[in-house]
Amino acid sequence: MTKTALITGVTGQDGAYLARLLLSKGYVVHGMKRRASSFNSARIDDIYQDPHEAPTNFHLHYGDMTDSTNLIRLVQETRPDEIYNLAAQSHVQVSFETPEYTANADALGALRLLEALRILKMEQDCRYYQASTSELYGLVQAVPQNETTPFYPRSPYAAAKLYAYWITVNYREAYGMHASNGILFNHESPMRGETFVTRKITRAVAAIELGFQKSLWLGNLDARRDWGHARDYVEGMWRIVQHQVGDDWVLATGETHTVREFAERAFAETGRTLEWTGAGVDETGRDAKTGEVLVRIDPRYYRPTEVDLLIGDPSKAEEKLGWRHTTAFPELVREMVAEDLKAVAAEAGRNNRHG
Ligand code: NDP
Ligand code: GDR
Repeated sequence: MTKTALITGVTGQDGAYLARLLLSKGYVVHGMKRRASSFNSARIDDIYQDPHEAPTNFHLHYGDMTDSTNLIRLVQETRPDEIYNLAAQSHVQVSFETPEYTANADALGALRLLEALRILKMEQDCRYYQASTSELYGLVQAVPQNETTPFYPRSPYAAAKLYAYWITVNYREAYGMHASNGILFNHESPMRGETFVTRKITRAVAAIELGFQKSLWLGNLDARRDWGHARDYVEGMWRIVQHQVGDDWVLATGETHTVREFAERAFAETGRTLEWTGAGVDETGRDAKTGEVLVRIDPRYYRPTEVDLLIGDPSKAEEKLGWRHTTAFPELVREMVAEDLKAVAAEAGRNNRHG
């Protein structure tokens, strides 16, 4: 039987990978996107087909996580077998500037969707996936972090996601819903938003290589993250939803690297070796051959409270779901730099054509 899925946040990095995965499995996919004054669907344009032109399994609907009536109607009209709640104000630093909005979209948004299922009496018929995050661990309590490690959120984003995590657990326990949390560690790709540190670095490496930018401004170089590839992680989301019962799952690689190391590897992809001199805000990363300053520090990118160390233990998902990450850290960096070299060159070509 054909399954129907509803993906909130379909225009984001994970939504775009997940939509492709579910379509390849024969699902009918409904994606919720926000109205914006300019096009915000670049990541899914190639899989979207105008239904006037040909029959399609991929449908887009306007919606917003802050609008309960809209969410109820969307669930009512699409009658999904599975909901993947990926929509969120997902930038940690931005959440310090927009804490109330972040709580509304990320915390109450999850509640609104779960309530929509109850209001429509679909709580037994529809499985629910909540995009939870390793940011929940925040201030280090123990490593590697697994499903039993205590949480200690360090940002308005993480605090909002903490509510979404627990309301998902509560609806599972209170109403017997198949509702799951994927506690996903950082995952990246060439489709990663440009203001997250990995993509910011790989775009800058490409722009510097092609002569459009001189240097890259970063914040905390010593933060450590467990970085995987988004393609692997959406496969994990799907496996979580297919499991017999709803549960909470860590998806991670089990390796950790500093932002500094990410930058070193990314520049190495274009044949540059970074040499670090100075300390704190005066630290710079220079090209070892030419002495050119490639990386500088701007304290604007420091966070009021930082998450210093993330390293996940995915053994539960490996054992019970048969999930494993397949892209290693060096390959991830290589793919992102290679794609950004193409993307930056293509953008420059377009700008030249338009004068
Ligand atoms: P993105 O920021 O790339 O995508 C977020 C999506 O949510 C976009 O489609 C965005 O729309 C949409 N969105 C934001 N606010 C609203 C709103 N109020 N109403 C409706 N839609 C909204 O995030 P990712 O794809 O990287 O992450 C997906 C989810 O997983 C997020 O919830 C994130 O917090 C979580 N997560 C991500 C991890 C990662 O490493 N990527 C790790 C752990 C959790 P628009 O395109 O219009 O901005
Ligand atoms: P994160 O991702 O906060 O882990 O959240 P991000 O890439 O923004 O930051 C990672 C680390 O890099 C440091 N950093 C910088 N970060 C940004 N954005 N820009 C900089 O210039 C910079 N310089 C150093 C940060 O301080 C941080 O320590 C991501 C999001 O996708 C969340 O939605 C998700 O829940 C978590 O990953 C898991």
